Amino acid sequence: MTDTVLVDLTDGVLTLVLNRPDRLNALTDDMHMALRAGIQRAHDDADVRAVLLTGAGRAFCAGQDLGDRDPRRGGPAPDLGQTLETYYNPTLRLIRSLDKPVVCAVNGVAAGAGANIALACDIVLAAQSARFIQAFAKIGLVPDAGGSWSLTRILGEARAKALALTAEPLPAQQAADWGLIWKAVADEALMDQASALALSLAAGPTLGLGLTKRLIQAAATNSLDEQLDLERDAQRKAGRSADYAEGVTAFLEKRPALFRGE
Ligand code: T3D
Repeated sequence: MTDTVLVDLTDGVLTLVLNRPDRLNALTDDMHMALRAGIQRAHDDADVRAVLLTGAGRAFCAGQDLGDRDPRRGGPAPDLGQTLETYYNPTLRLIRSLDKPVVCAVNGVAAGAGANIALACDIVLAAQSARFIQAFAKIGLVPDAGGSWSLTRILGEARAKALALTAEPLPAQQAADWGLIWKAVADEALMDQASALALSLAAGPTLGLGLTKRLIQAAATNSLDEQLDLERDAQRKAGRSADYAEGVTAFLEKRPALFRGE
C-alpha cells in the first residue's frame, strides 16, 4: 500500500508530503492519522527543527475525501462534529502548538479543510497557479479546520464572509496581496524556495523561534500589558539559551552563527 503521507527528515527539516495525487490529496482517515503522526514527531524529536508541508502532484489538498462520505451508501448521517474532534482538531492544535516553525508550500489547489490546514501553518508560500477555496458552502457545510478563525483574524469579516459564503477561488497572488499568505512564487520555483526557507529556519535558534511563534499567536487576544509580560518572560528564556550566547559571540567575531537549537 502506498504511504498516504511521505515523511523525510534531512538537515533538521521534517518534510511531510500529502500523497494521494489522483484524488488531489483529499484526506482519508488513514491520511489524517499519518499527518498527525508526522506533526507529533516534530514535537517529540529534537532532531526536527522545522517542518515543511506540501502535496504530491498538481494539488495541495482538496479537503475531506468526499468518497468516504457518500450518502448514497445509506445508513445514518455521519456525526461530522465527531469527525472534526477525532481527525481534524487534534492536528490543527498540534500545528499551532508546535514550538518549531512550520512552512507550507501550497503547490496547487487547496480546498476546504485543505486550505485551512495550510493557513494554520506559520509561513505559507504558494505557487502562482494555486487557488484557495473555502469549498464548504458548495456542499452545505461550514468552514472548519480553523478556517472561520484564521480567515477572520487575518482578513477581517468582510473578506472572510465573502470567501466562505461564495466559495469563490482565491488566486495565490491575491491571497498574498491580502496578507493571507506570505508569498506567491513562480510554480517552478516553489519547492526550491520553500525548501531553502525551511532549511534556513532549521538552522536557526529553535528555542527563540518557538518562543517568537508563541508570542505572535498570543498577540491577537492579549492586551498590551499582557503581551509585554509575555515578551519579558520569553526574552528571559531566550537570553539564557546557548543559541543567544552563540549569536552574540558570532556577531562580535564577525562570523556566521552556528545555532544548535538549544
Ligand atoms: O467530513 C468531515 O469529516 C467534515 C470535514 C470536512 C472538511 C472538508 O474539507 S469539506 C470540503 C471537501 N472538499 C471539497 O468540497 C472540494 C471538492 N473538490 C473540488 O471542488 C475540486 O475537485 C477542486 C476545486 C478541488 C479541483 O477541481 P479540478 O477541476 O481541478 O479537479 P477535479 O476534476 O474536480 O478533481 C480531480 C479528481 O479528484 C476527480 O476524480 P476523477 O474524476 O479524476 O475520478 C475528483 O473527483 C477527485 N477529487 C477532488 N476533490 C476530492 C476528490 N475526491 C474525493 N474527495 C475530494 N474532496
